Amino acid sequence: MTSITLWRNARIATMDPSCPWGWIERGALMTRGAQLHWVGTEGHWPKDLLVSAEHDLQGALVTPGLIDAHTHLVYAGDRAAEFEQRLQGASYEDIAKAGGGIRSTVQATRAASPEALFSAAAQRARVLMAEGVTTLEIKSGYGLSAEHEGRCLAVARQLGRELPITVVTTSLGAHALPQEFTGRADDYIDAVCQWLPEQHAHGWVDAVDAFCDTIGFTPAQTRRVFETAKALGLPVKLHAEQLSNQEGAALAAAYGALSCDHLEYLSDSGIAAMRQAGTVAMLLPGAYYFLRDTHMPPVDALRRSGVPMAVATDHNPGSSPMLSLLLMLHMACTLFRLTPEEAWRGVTLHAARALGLKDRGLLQAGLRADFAVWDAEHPREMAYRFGHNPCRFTVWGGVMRTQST
Ligand code: DI6
Ligand code: FE
Repeated sequence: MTSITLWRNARIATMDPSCPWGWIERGALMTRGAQLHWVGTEGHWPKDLLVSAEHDLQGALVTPGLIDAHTHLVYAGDRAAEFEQRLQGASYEDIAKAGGGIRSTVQATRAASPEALFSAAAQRARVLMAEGVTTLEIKSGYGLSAEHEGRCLAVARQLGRELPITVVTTSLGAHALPQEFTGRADDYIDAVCQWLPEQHAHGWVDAVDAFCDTIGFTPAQTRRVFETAKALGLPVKLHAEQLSNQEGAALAAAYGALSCDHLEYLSDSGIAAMRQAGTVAMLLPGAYYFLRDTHMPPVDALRRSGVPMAVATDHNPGSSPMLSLLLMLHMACTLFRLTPEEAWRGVTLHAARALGLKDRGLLQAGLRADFAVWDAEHPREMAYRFGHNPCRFTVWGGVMRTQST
């Protein structure tokens, strides 16, 4: 029989949409194996069950495990020199057009061994986990060849097998044009579309993404990638309207995209299309901050339209070298004017939806037992402070995770 554990004497932000924060002032949880068996008020748990372990949380705060639903975690090298160049006046686009930017990370990534890629990515994942992250999306996109994209996806899958965290993988071959395809973007898209079935056959792909922008790919090229994904039955998402408006969000929504990400230049018609398709708006304040963008995503209009907003780190070496989802909570509030509750739903409930995961993102009986225990009275504190990590420990699939696991 699966054993039952009781976690009692907690303040719980379940994130259930039925009330603010899904708040339970004096709460308790029962886990049964990897699942939540019961969530409710202290003392009111079902009494007819044999409890094999009991933890008194002494009034600590419990939230769903955090979900970082947009990262580019697998890569080699860094771009600190490019950061310096930008401080001397070069723009992100100028550097990309001159063959630096993403391409320089591609060079370093191709030169690295799978072991080196794994160990660098595992180190990064552990930093995120220490702040309560229990589910992590990882994109490829720094290999840009059949061999190296495959290698990066395989490394991401390996992280999911070897670390106590759920890893969801996204194939982002259409991230940038590799050197060897200069002037032949359409040929490169042909190649990307050829790799996808093979990557899928290996079980490496949960979703397909592209970068639709002036320094990325055109809407017509993006559409071809989406057609291939659709034929394989894979969901899509898109880096859309980050640096300019290409009407990428409407295109992605037409393919039922899980999420459209960045969205600084999102138009009203893009919002309407996303709302109709049920596509999540993935806000990435780290990239906005690090590139010193001043064109804010249309948060008010998204809110008015009822488009769910998620928040993620976009961790990558070029535009968002941050490894703190708690910092993103703060920045979503200070830079994008989300309320602390909206920001929290963005890293839990709506982040799960952006990954197409229905078994997590809130604390409810029958869902996964993924939760974080905090030395805090209320989750708004984590949106308010930064540089402070009050995560006491995390439970992933019913099992207590410590720093060393
Ligand atoms: N948009 C971004 O912000 C990242 N990728 C993308 O399509 C940047 C990736 C990089 O600069 O390495
Ligand atoms: Fe990204």
